[in-house]
Amino acid sequence: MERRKFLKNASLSTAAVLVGGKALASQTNTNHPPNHQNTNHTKPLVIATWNVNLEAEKAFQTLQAGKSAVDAVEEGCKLAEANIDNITVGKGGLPDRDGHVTLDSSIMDSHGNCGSVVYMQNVTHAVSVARMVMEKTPHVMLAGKGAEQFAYEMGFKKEDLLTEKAKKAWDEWKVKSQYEPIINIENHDTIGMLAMDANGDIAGACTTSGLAYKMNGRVGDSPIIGSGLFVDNEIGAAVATGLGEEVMKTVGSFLIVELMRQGKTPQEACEEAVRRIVTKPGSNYKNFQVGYIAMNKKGETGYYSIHKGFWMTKCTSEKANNSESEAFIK
Ligand code: SD4
Repeated sequence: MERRKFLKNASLSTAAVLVGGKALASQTNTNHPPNHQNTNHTKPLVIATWNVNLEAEKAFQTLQAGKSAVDAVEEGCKLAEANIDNITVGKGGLPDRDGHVTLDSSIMDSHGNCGSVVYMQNVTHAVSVARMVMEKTPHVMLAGKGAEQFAYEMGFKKEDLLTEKAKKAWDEWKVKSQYEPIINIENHDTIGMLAMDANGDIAGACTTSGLAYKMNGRVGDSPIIGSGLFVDNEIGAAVATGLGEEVMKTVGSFLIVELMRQGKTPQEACEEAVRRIVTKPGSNYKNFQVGYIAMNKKGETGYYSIHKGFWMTKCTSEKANNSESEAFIK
């Protein structure tokens, strides 16, 4: 399914909203059809943003091979990064307005460790570099040239990430050079993935080339721990896709995990996180997309978006399946 939405007048001025102070009573969701949430509590379990069956299946196979949840999400995301037909992730991603392909990625393991890279160029597997940041450095985040240098030190090879296809699209864009970034491109956008292994331990990762034709230097939500991704192995995890500026302004993934901590189901928490965006005074949410997926410790899952056309992939057996999210805008 092809789906294109254009950003108009995205406001960058609103301060971030963290979790509301109000305690939320524990409740179960009765407003959704039974298939809208996973009540099977199946383990292992992989969910991912958009229609990424092969990637989710790869992650699932990794879990079946007895590897950890963090291994699984890395392997799944790597498949998307290496796919040059995916124009929103890794090699083949659309460049910024000046022609640079710049990658953002983050990863979190079941112990609450995290790593990320932002604005990294010339290295395909941003998710693996993010994992190295997590495991091999005392830091959480490396940016730009420093991230790239670190990647080479870790043995990653230098590659030109701008493919002919992406360059052609950029050349066409330059004719008008309008800064109206495409928010959703077809159905395999930024990949965010959450996995629960057979022991019930959760990890997550997110990787993207960010918004097409963004300003040089722009960093989105995907590598920002708490915004694009958050994992708390005691509670659950969430990951975001869509217009990163709006996700960052509401610290969306952390918000979802905290709402689950307070008793919301993953579905209710995703809906509330979307509601925080669309109910902001002056929000122009009709012009952009944000989608969230989440899982809790019981293996229940949820997903929700502003616009229709957002999909979640779920894998609890050999074959992954996809379902379209309910949306705020009916
Ligand atoms: C970003 N959230 O860089 C990413 C892009 C994305 O669907 O997810 N697009 O803002």
